[in-house]
Amino acid sequence: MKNQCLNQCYGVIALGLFIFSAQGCQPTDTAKQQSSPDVALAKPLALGNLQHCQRYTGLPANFGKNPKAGMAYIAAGELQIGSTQGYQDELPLKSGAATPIAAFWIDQTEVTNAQFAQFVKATGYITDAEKTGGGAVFMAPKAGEAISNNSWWHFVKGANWKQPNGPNSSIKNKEHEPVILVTKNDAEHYAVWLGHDLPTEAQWEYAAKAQGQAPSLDKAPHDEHGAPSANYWQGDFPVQNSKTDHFAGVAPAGCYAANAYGLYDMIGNVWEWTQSPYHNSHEQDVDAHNLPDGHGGNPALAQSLQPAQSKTMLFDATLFVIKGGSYLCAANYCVRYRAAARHPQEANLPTSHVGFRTVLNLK
Ligand SMILES: [Ca+2]
Repeated sequence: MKNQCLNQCYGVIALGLFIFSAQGCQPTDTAKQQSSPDVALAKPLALGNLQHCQRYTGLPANFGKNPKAGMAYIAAGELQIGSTQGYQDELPLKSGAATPIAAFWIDQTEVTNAQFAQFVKATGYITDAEKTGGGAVFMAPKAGEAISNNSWWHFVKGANWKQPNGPNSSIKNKEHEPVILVTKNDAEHYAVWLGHDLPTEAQWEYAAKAQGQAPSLDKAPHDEHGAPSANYWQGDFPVQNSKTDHFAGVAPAGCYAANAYGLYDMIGNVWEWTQSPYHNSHEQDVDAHNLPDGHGGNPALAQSLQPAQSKTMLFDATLFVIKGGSYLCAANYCVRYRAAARHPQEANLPTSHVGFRTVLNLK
């Protein structure tokens, strides 16, 4: 079952990458929307505020029965990828060319613990963190503790999706929170189980921008009253978190208003895997050794996670793009709570601030 999943998965991924590169990896916000003929099949999730998200079970209606359960239809259009207001690796293509985007469906929320539990129950899947014996967990420095870049990341033995802080933790009452400590491989297995894919970076960014216009896309997300409209870090990272957004860590899915496409938490909460390899710029100027600031990535830690016992899992520290930023993104560090922002992540590194959502590509 697992090998079959893998083969299917990587077949799909390879095809996706081919299409992606054939399109030229370019991108704008000039999408042309059209109504889906079968949009009625998927009942939109009624989330978008603190009360609704706290009551959410974590399972969309008809999940496991309707392949579009909990998904939103995104009509075809064009994407102008990147931003001139962000980091160097976000700069748009010099040619200014746009990337055509075919219509697709995308999860309205990050995949929740409840959804991932259904996958594990149905398949017996064992995640990479369970095989390797742990994962990278964020721990805020204690008062007076010396701080250096990435010193807030700790390898915690026994940390995995079911016990995200180690053996004495659990996901009890966290069924509606996004699953974390999952590798790209884990995310792909889940996606394939549903007949879905991971989004390409272009698909993800197109869905996140939702035809929005700069400069609002390049600012920290706020509502009309000035309150944070996503789960990110307010205060002085990593020592002081004012929690103006109500959360110090991961929040339940859908606590903030959806974007114009009906998608929750595209910005913030947890970073999200894509199937796109990371290069240091959209121009494919590959320089994987010149990382912007190391946030979200830690090659030394990835090496320490190299599986000793598992012969079935290939170690793969290839860098892939993650999108959207997380509860750890702050104005003074990792200003990546923006649609154009991107970051490299080691494919097999399970961490406490990376999750994912899936897409359903139309045949
Ligand atoms: Ca997110």
